[in-house]
Amino acid sequence: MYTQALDLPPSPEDKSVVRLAHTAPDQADLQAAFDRRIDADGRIEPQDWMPEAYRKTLVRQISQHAHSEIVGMLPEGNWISRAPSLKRKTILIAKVQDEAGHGLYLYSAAETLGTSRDEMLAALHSGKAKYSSIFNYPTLNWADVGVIGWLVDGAAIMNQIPLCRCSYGPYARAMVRVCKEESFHQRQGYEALLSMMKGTAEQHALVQDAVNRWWWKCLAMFGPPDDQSPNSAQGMRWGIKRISNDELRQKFVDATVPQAELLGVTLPDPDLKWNESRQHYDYGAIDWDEFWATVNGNGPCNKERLATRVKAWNDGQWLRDAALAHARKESQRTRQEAA
Ligand code: FAQ
Repeated sequence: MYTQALDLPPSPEDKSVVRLAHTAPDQADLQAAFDRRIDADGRIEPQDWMPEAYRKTLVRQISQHAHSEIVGMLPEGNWISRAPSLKRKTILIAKVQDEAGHGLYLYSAAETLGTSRDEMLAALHSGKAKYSSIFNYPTLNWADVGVIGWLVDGAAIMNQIPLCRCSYGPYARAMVRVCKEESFHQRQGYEALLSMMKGTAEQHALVQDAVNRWWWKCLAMFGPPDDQSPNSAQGMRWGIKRISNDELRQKFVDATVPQAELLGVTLPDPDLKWNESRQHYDYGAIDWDEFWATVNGNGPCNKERLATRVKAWNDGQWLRDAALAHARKESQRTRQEAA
């Protein structure tokens, strides 16, 4: 995975690449070959020709996904120093570190499309790029950390498993490893909640309160309803998205209700009930106004999250400068030795 950033299509300036203009296929042939590959459920790799709109859609989705992983470290990272035991602290540090790794695989996958990491980060830091709405809510107590693992990672896995079959090779391959790790994250969250539910009435109340605050946000995380999702039809046609926002949301509800029963918490939705004819759970209305306000920068923690990321970037400038200066000196030394 880490080597994929090196696997880029040749740049037009690269004179080592011989281009046979008279034998080059025209745009229509390239498009037809791409369409055939997509129709046959094949993979598109970085060196392959692809329509600009496909490339742009992938950069948008993969970079947003990478930003979500990196910003997603903040709500839980906030609890590392206050974890209730050494065991929980170790697990949480490992989980937050995994999220950093996911961000790095994803930035690498997006770089294979010809967009630099600096460009992607500049878009995040200026507020132009999106990241998942879910990370703009506060973590008020330790139960929130368990609920993020159970529900947020649970929702993330539901959305990401189909991305392992995405038509773009580097993204699909990154997702295989990400999903394995997310599965551990989901289980550690559920297990932390199970042990709280074996505790005092106060601990039960903390878990129930956290579930009440996160449930609807997790349902919204899957994105707008299918009939209001501008990117879905084309994303499905290109094999980037395999299952629609609403279908994934339904799968998440169906999988989570029995887990909530086992845990002993109530999901905060009076309309939640099994529908025998649909063979699915019905659920109540999601507050889309709140979702869009959060996506557009006006959630409870948007400003704080972005300010933290910008500060981290600025504070790390000296290290990037030092690494570049070291690399320059080393290549100078190698050239001198070779001369
Ligand atoms: N938040 O037309 P659609 C995680 C935007 S990773 C913010 O349906 P699309 C791991 C969407 O971008 C969580 N914006 O778009 C973890 C679009 O805006 P644009 C992140 C959202 O792309 C766990 C507009 O609304 N996962 O949690 C959201 O077809 C714990 C219209 O929407 C991914 O990124 C939202 N929730 O479908 C880390 C997975 N939903 O770009 C730490 C990859 C929609 O046109 C701790 N991404 N929007 O300006 C995807 O699967 C898709 O991009 C969707 C959206 C499903 C998110």
